[in-house]
Amino acid sequence: MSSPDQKTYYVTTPIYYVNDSPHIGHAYTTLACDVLARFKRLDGYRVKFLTGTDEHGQKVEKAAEAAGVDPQSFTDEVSQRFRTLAATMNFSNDDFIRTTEERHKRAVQDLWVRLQERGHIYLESYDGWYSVRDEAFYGEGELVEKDGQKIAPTGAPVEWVKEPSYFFDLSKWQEPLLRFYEENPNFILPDSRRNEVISFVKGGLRDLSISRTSFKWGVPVPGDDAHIMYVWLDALTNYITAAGYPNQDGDYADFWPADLHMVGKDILRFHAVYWPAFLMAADLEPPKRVFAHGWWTNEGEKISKSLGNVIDPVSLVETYGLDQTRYFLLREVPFGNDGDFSHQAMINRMNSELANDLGNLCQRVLSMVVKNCDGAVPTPGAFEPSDQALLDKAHAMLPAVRAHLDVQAFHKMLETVFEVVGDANRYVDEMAPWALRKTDPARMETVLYTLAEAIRHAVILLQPVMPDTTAKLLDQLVLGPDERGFDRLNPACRLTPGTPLPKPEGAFPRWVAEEGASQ
Ligand code: ME8
Repeated sequence: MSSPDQKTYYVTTPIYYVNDSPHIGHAYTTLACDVLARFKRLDGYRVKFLTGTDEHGQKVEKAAEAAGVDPQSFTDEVSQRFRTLAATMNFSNDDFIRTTEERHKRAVQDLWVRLQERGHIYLESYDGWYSVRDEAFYGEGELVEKDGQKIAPTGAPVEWVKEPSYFFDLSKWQEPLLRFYEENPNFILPDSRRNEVISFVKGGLRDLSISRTSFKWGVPVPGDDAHIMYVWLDALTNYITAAGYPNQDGDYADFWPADLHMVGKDILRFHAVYWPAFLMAADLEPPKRVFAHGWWTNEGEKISKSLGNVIDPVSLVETYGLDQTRYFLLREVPFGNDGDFSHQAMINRMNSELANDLGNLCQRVLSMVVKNCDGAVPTPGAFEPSDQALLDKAHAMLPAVRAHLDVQAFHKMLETVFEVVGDANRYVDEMAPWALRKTDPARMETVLYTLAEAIRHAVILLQPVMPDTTAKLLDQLVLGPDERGFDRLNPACRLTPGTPLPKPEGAFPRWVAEEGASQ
């Protein structure tokens, strides 16, 4: 149970289109959110972590048609694959929203009425370009010509649309949006993306077509069901649906505005321009932050179905292990930048950082403890400056890691922890506890105790990234469920000397290429 004054944290993933099976890109975005959600829970917050599927619109309707099934059965099936992915990747989402659910239709229609009541919607006709692949409208000036075909800046084909349409008065929101970005400098991260959005908005905004009449698969406009709502207005609303909107008490009061919408850079404009404009126009609060992360390529190539190089997260997990995959994805690339997946890079990190640095440290230290300290947590004597230096550095990790995660710098979070792991390994070599066993057993106990404490800190902090493996390591330190939160990361909660410990088992196997395998 939470107390009324418990801090809350609301983090969301994009809701994924069900025109395709989940791949590494989807797993990456949701993983980042999962780590934040787990981190905040361990840090004492009441968390809402939302993911789900975007099931309406022409793109999905066409995919269902191509599969020869009705859109509802199609979306039922593909949506399930995203749930299965969440289970495979050990994601801890608190809710999974589908835009075809009743709660969502109610929310979108309510938002529409609010916008209409406030005079922000008018009926006209849309004459212009539309890309079904992007579900986006484009101005003539944004398009390039390739082989006689007009192409959007994303590379997607466009088609000419001419039909009656409701419009949202986006052009009126240029100044309020610019003011909002100014007053909330961390609303869009990273900064480079923020600058892109600001210059886009400064370039002027055109009113946005928010309904279509040429297909049926979507939420009808209240009072005019010849019109289906634009899929992005429908989709973005999921973030408030899941907080209970239109009801503005309860979860909505506790969790809205969301702390973070995590998105890929491809959909930043929808989240950082359209969405806050819709919300401001409806007299609702915009979210606190949109973070646009980078794009994964595969061994240097763009990931695409037509190139046949889509990386299946399930096969990565099967090949390298779940926590290894989770670690790699967040460690390999400074979060926000584009990144390249390569098997060799995966194997290098797995073997050098996880098996050698962290795995060996835990295995060496815990085996020495079990063998030389009567199978129990050793009893330390007075700490010498070298011991204290390691302990101080271990204690200093939490505030540093918190600050990194507050700006979604996952790679820096991991660097911070692995710096202490590196220090601990050097400390073992310098102190040589195996030699102290004969010359000064009391000193050996202090050294091993210091190491066990450094390990405890590192492993507790790594839980959000590698939940299974760290759980095993914390079992080996005989820490109970209420001894694993970040409130335990201080000198007052040190390991209790004399606690019996089990014989340790290696937590991070090395990856060894099978005979004849390509790697
Ligand atoms: O855009 N690298 O859904 P979507 C990194 N339904 N991330 C990637 C990636 C890659 N190669 N490929 C995909 C939609 N992603 C809308 C969203 S939200 C209200 C509606 C991730 O299925 C990244 O997060 O096309 C990107 O933004 C998202 O998948 C796009 O998912």
